[in-house]
Amino acid sequence: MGLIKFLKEKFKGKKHEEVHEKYVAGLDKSCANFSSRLKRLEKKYVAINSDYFDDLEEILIESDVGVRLTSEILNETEKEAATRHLDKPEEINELLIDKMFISYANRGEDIKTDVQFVSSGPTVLLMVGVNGSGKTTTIAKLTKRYQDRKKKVLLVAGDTFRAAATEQLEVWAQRLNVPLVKGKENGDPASVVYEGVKKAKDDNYDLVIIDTAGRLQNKSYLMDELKKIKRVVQKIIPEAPHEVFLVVDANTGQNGVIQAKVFKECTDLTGVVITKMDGTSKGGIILSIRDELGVPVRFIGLGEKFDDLTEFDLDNYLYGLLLGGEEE
Ligand SMILES: Nc1nc2c(ncn2[C@@H]2O[C@H](COP(=O)(O)OP(=O)(O)O)[C@@H](O)[C@H]2O)c(=O)[nH]1
Ligand SMILES: [Mg+2]
Repeated sequence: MGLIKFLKEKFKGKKHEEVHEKYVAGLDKSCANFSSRLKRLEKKYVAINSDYFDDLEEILIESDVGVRLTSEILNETEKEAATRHLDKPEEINELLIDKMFISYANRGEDIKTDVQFVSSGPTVLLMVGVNGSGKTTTIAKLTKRYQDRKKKVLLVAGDTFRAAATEQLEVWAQRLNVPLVKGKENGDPASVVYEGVKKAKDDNYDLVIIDTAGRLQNKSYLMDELKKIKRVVQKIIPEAPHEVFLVVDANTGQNGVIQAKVFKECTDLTGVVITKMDGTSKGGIILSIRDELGVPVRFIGLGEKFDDLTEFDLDNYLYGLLLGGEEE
């Protein structure tokens, strides 16, 4: 069974809003953009030809799917269309979405999105990413999520380079009523991190989330800093950090993918959070990041409030891309 059929079956009988709830409400822009462009293309061609694939290529690239992945997906689509003698635009587009699904799902292990908690001691989650990508906001969202699940959460202000960064985290910490470990402005982030992780262990926290500065101006500097933070964490909990999430702003498009690669060279990542999906019409960055980094997207940010975070769900995402804006 093709993916579209599968998704339609899966979501059959459900109203558009029920299926997607907040998820696709936030994604609407990118979904509507992508799916309406595919639909327009279906109307423009009676049967496919090479121009059709050129048009498809343009749509994929402009949706930030990435050049390499776009050409892979299109090659596979073209090949299979030829062997199955498909020449209707709708059939090709269904095949295309199938290939997008396969390419995402094939790239690795089972996709677990939720933070993976360890059974003994605090789970340490390190947040990295450039300034403005949404790290601090995402920390607040994750805090709320796990508080709601009765986890005891501690925050660590490892971004000591801007006073405003610590203040911002402090505001969230107060609002969410969680303790925050912070240091002096321009102090050594590693010492704040040490103190924070030690407190988490001594006081039996379930989850400790560490905010970091996202200074990317100098790669070797970034690498040293992240190494140092890791080292002090491991002095207290040798297996930590258990999770390292890279936060990427969806609006940065292919630039965001390049940034992500630099971070990946500097530290082991366990997941990516794509923020500001509510404000972009280019949802393809999710596929592109997965393709170029081999790291799964775990969460997506859909707004500025602490409830505006959702686990990434591939079925839902592709269903939205496909049928976004269409009332079923
Ligand atoms: N619309 C929208 N704005 C977001 C989202 N996540 C973060 N922001 C905004 O992006 C800006 C930078 O976020 P911040 O958490 O300070 O980034 P940081 O520098 O990486 O810590 C802030 O104005 C946030 O409110 C999101 O998912 N959607
Ligand atoms: Mg910040």
